[in-house]
Amino acid sequence: MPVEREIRESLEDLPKAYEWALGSGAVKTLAEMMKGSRKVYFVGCGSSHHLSLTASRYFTGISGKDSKAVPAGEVIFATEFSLSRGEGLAVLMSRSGETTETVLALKRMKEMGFKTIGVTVERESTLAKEADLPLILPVREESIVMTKSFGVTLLVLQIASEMSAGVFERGDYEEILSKLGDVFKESWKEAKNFADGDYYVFLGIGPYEGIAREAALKLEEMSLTKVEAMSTFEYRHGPKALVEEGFRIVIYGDGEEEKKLADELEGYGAKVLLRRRYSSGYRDSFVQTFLGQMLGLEIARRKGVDVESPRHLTKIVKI
Ligand code: F1P
Repeated sequence: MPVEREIRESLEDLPKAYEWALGSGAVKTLAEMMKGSRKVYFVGCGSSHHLSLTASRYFTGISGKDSKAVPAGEVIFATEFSLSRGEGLAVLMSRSGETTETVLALKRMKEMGFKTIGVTVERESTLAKEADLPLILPVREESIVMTKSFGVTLLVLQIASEMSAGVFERGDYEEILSKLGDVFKESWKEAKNFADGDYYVFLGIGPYEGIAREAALKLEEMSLTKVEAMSTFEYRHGPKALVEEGFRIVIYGDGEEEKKLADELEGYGAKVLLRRRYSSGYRDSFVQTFLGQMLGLEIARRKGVDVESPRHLTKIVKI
């Protein structure tokens, strides 16, 4: 089963990617380019858009600089409504490097004068060949649904963001990586206990919003489940009207405010999981990706859905 195998391979691939990132010339160049830019755009589709959202929030939090995550479809079909004119850095992400919208966004942004970075796992892809700087990640993934390469890409972008701001420290990462096996086991256990819902909601703020949205996408793609995801405290402003028995709500983060919201939602009949943190700040974002992937797999198993070939989906969306 490639999907399950690939989720498990995160345990080896994340530490490898960490060591690789520290010695990579391309990661250093990306950090330099980020340092020299006033604004950074992160662009992608699907899981790569959720990566963009997390990376953009993380970069802003670390550097204090402006950044924005824009779906590639917005860049090409609503250009002037999504980009300020002319200047800045564009980090375009695509596992395959061939998603049509992302390749067209690269072309459009180059024409507009942006410096471009193509972040992908495919060295021979159009994105890698046509971006000003290719960043080829040390990970292979066969499955249609993106799992371990999401965590690997995020880890590398977190490190580059910290290098750009001169605040990178090995200690925090090495601590999280030393606990990887425990984080993994804990996430599996939570996924197994939480896979009995009728309806799922994922909530996160800051960099965790992208993690929440990606978890929702995993459930859609892997288990054909209808889900919702949003910025945590937005859930109070309307959506909570739907909550009843059978709701399973994951909130990434376990601070006082998250606890208050969890109590309120439990009062309406939902089961709520407050996903605990493994670091201060949002440095643990790259391992918070496990739960959604495992929950997708677990729900699919119970429903008898084949995660290897999700209906209507292909590995690369070409239009
Ligand atoms: C983007 C993507 C995937 C999704 C699906 C279609 O691919 O939207 O996130 O799971 O398989 O493609 P990419 O641009 O990262 O290759």
